[in-house]
Amino acid sequence: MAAKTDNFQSPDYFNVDDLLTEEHKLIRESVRSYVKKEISPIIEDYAQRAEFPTQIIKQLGDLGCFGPTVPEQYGGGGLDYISYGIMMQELERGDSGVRSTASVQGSLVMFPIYQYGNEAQRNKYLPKLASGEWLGCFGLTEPNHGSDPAGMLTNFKDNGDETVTLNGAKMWISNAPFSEIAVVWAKDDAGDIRGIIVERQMKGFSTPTTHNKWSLRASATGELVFDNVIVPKENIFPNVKGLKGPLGCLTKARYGIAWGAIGAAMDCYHIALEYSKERVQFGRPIGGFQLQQKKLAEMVTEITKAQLLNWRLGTLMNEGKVTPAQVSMAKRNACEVATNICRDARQMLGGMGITGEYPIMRHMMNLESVITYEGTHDIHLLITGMDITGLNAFK
Ligand code: TGC
Ligand code: FAD
Repeated sequence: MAAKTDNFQSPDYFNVDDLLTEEHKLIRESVRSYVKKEISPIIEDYAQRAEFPTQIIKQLGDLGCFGPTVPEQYGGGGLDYISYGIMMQELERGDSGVRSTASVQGSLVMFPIYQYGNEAQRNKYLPKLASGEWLGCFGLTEPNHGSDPAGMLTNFKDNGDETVTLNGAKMWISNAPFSEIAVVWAKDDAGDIRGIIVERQMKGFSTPTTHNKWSLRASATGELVFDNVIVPKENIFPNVKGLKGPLGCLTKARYGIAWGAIGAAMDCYHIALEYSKERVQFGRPIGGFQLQQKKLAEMVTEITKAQLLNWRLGTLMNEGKVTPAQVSMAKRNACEVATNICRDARQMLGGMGITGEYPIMRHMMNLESVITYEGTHDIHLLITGMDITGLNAFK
């Protein structure tokens, strides 16, 4: 089947572009052009084959999508959070798995190395991760500890020399099968959660691939298995202890998802709008029927509200004033909006909506992971509930 031309333009019903700088718009254009040239033509086939397009690792590095907010001296982009959000929006417009690759690398691997690591760790890992020479992954979730990571069992014991011995297992880890390094959260002898960098070649470390996913098929997911892995103590992050370490990374990554999921929604809206003007039934374009207009009008309304929410969230991030609960609200809202828009868009395309000729069904299936990972929809609702009532529903 011949590849369809990707003529995506993002909706801008409330002139949100006026709030962006010229640099923001240039970044958007460059990532959008990349997605049109390198992602749209290939991604459906990779998703159908459940294969990770490994060539994107270097491409995303070259484009500056890995660690855009990390300072330039470590290979990052030194950019602001609106720039980062725009990148995630455009990447997820192509495919959530592509955005996932960049989110994990930037927010969950490079951010903790930069924020919690020492100078030697920063210099050793960040430039190679920024350029895409190395891919990293983030291991928090375990088979029996997903929403409640505080109960994790993975642990390391002090060997009394310059090393520790790591044991345990993580599951559902994005990028794991292709990662050179893993940022792993594990308990030390005192029972404190610590971050430790595990390298692929370390003996006893393996990353079995997770198969049979119906979602994020073009993203590689795997387990991290640690069987008496000897890790140098110099790989432990010196500057953080406790669950606030991984949760601090998640605040950055959830912020990216708030923008990213709206990118997927924009793609579905754009396609449904175009289709509704071309598809003729009962002698006229289906876009002329009130029921279809209702769907389109509601889609663009929700996208516009989310765009404004994301922009404001980005300014709060830039000013260092954001709260994790605000990020939770935006992540939850974006996932809900995007999921609903994908479903409505799919219906608007009738039978064509279920085919790979259009990206809608792929986005829809991807979003079932996005609404679950980085904190489920219900967990984010409870975070908002706790924030507004002061009462903790988790404990
Ligand atoms: P709790 O006692 O509330 O908090 C422990 C400490 O952490 C602090 N904290 C945060 N810090 C920074 N950012 C946040 N978002 C934070 N949330 C909490 C908190 O202040 C406290 O600090 P301190 O100094 O007092 O120690 O912790 P809890 O055990 O009661 O758990 C709270 C809960 C349920 C909200 C948390 O566990 C949670 O968010 N669970 C969801 C787990 C999750 O999101 N997992 C994601 C795994 S990674 C992933 O999915 C990557 S997918 C990537 C991709 O492919 O794109
Ligand atoms: P559970 O925690 O078992 O939750 C099951 C259900 O119970 C959910 O609906 C949940 O909302 C609900 N629930 C749980 N607790 C409560 C409560 N207190 N009140 C009400 N309802 C509750 N993790 C990583 O560490 N790194 C990664 O790179 C990563 N990538 C992922 C990629 C994919 C494709 C997927 C699907 C997951 C990934 N995850 C990753 C794991 C992800 O973060 C977890 O799946 C998620 O946090 C939920 O954990 P769980 O699947 O164990 O569900």
